[in-house]
Amino acid sequence: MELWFTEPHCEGAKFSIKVERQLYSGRSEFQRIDVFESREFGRILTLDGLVMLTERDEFIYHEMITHVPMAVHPNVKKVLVIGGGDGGTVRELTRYPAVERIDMVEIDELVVEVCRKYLPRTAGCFDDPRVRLCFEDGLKFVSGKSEEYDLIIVDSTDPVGPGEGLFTREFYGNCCKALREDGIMVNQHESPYYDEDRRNMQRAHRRIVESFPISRVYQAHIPTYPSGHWLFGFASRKYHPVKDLRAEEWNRMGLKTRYYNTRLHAGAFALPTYVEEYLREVE
Ligand code: AG3
Repeated sequence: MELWFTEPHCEGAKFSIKVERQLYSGRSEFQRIDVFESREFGRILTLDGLVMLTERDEFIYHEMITHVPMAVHPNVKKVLVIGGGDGGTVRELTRYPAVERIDMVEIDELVVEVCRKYLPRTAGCFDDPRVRLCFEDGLKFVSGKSEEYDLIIVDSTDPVGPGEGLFTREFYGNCCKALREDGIMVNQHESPYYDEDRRNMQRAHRRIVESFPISRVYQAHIPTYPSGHWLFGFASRKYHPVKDLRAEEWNRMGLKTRYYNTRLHAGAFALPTYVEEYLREVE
């Protein structure tokens, strides 16, 4: 007998992974949470039936959402992670000795609990003394904060269900206010490929462009996300994502990465023509 997990990527296409067994299934007040074991991708975390990460390819997403802004901003001390209950983003941030404080605001405490138990490779850094976990709605947490953070990373789900508020104009405006004058916000920006994802991505982009003086989009190849082609947003009050890259300084730190490097950094902001056109439509 074969067991397969399937996520519909659009009306006409589905993505399936053969699984050995289901390790966990539960429901929180916010969503359904599942963990599977597979040969091809290792352990898999899904929320409401959508793949959030697999052990095999999570390094791509977490390196790209973290090291791109960290290689630009010269002095990140205080970081806010919104969402990110699996801990992958926090893990990458804790590799920087100069970071003094990481606030992580996750709406769903059960996600953290489940990841601590079943996904120790991503959730292994929550006990770092610089990390503060707060179980609250990210939208509420940032409203009223002012000039506090050097970096905000929005590590959200898709804009349906509990993650919806993290794609609103109000939220991006509050993030901009919560950043110091040279702060950077990076967000997971959905995929440009299938229609529904593309519409979400354009809507998010329009709102970020309206909220920040500098706003650029970069890409990565993430095999287990819809279409495998994923975007990230880089929004900033001061730094340009490519012109202000501090390649030499970042390389001097000697962090070992498997996807990110400073040559790829500049290349990631060079987008396919059709994606440029989608972005231009809303700028
Ligand atoms: N957050 C973005 C996942 C989006 C995937 N969408 C989908 N499978 N339809 C990932 C969280 C990792 N820290």
